[in-house]
Amino acid sequence: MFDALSDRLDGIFSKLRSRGRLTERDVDEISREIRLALLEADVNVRVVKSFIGRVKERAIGAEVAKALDPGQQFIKIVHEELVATLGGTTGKLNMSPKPPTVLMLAGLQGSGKTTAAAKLARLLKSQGLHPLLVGADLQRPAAVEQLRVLAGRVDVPFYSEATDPVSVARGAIVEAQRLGRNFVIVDTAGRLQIDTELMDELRAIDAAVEPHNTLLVVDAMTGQEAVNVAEAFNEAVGLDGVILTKIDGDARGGAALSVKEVVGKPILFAGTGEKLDEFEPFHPDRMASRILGMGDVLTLIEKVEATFQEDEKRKAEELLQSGRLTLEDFLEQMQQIKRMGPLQNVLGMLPGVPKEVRNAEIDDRELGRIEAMIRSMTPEERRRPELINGSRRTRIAQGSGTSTSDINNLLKQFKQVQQMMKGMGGLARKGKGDKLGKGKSRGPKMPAGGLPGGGLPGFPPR
Ligand SMILES: Nc1nc2c(ncn2[C@@H]2O[C@H](COP(=O)(O)OP(=O)(O)O)[C@@H](O)[C@H]2O)c(=O)[nH]1
Ligand SMILES: [Mg+2]
Repeated sequence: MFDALSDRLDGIFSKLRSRGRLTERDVDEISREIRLALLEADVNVRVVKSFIGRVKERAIGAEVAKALDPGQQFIKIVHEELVATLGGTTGKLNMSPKPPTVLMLAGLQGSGKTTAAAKLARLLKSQGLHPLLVGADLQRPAAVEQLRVLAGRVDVPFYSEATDPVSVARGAIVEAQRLGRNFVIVDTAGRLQIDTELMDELRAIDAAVEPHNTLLVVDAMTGQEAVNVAEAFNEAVGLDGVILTKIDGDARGGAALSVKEVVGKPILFAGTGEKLDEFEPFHPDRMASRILGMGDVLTLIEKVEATFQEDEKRKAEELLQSGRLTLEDFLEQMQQIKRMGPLQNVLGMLPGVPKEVRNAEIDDRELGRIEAMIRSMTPEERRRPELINGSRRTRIAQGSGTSTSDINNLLKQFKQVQQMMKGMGGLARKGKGDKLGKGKSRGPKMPAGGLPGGGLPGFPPR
């Protein structure tokens, strides 16, 4: 995600870090490089211009001149301006005071509407809402069937009828009331391009049911084109926000960084993969941190929370807080992490993980070897790895079919993770890191259940 842009900025900033003082010329030069990086990332020209203008103005000003570490201060400014460009704060869904709240999804064919409908239903359900999925894409019979199947997979009721999109939407609200569902998600038809017929259909549904939220689904990988599409839909039907899909395949970030400023509508959710749980509220601050390679501890913690079983979660919480970690825990953690999805994604979210590690191929075979090594240790050795001397090392290597240098590597890695966990424990204790989160409703430690602090736009903390 955003790898190309991240790498470019990383290269630019690595030069900055070694400088004690920043002259106006330095600022000019670095700003020019950032400008190029953003343009190459397919960010809208106007957005780039205003972004660079703001960064330069602040960087030349007193803020940086007075800073102890001007390079660091400069990066901080870039981070803050990135957050602003991405929309500032996490957007919210409109909630109807009188249920059901109606949400309509619009977008071109293949943008990910039907998938997003099911993903959103799953997310809302996990927040205690009662969604109803509605198939109003009657262009192709397969489209209704696709949503019906996905609805079954997320275990959410489904509604459609073989009439016309407006009748389906109207009928869906009656059905929601009958079933006591408080959130209606209407999936609509797309076209390959914007045409009047498509817009007319959307306007007709819009007029008939007056959705509280009209969200446009756009494919991040289409870059600038996504922004043009968003402008056109906004003019035609009036949008409340955007769902940016396929950001997992988007190395450049142009759409993410342009939509809010060009269209004036916030990105509310992001699709991060094909699976139904690969979908998250769009947090500008966390995205900016990811782009700048600062990791994303909070998203990781939320992921850990969602994946861990209750008691495992409590254990992890204790570990994070104490900063104590044994190899036994390590093994357990690795198996948990395996359940969270590809290791790379998880590592990419940790701050301070070097790029080589983030990009390293870590596969299940490697995990199996590590498991074998740990299993070949005595329980005492697992709890106190410092006991592992030369002869123990040889024994463990033989027992696990590995070499002593493998054992050394594992112990070294383990030490690093131990350090990292200490850092995270500190973060979890402090509440949301002020730079990474919004520090509002998060308690002093990782809460024992549910997403922390109303992690979803539009819903107050429970
Ligand atoms: N990698 C990835 N694929 C996605 C994402 N969202 C949707 N897709 C895929 O995009 C394709 C089109 O999705 P679909 O929901 O049918 O699009 P629709 O025509 O707008 O309803 C499907 O193959 C989805 O699996 C995402 O966030 N990441
Ligand atoms: Mg569809």
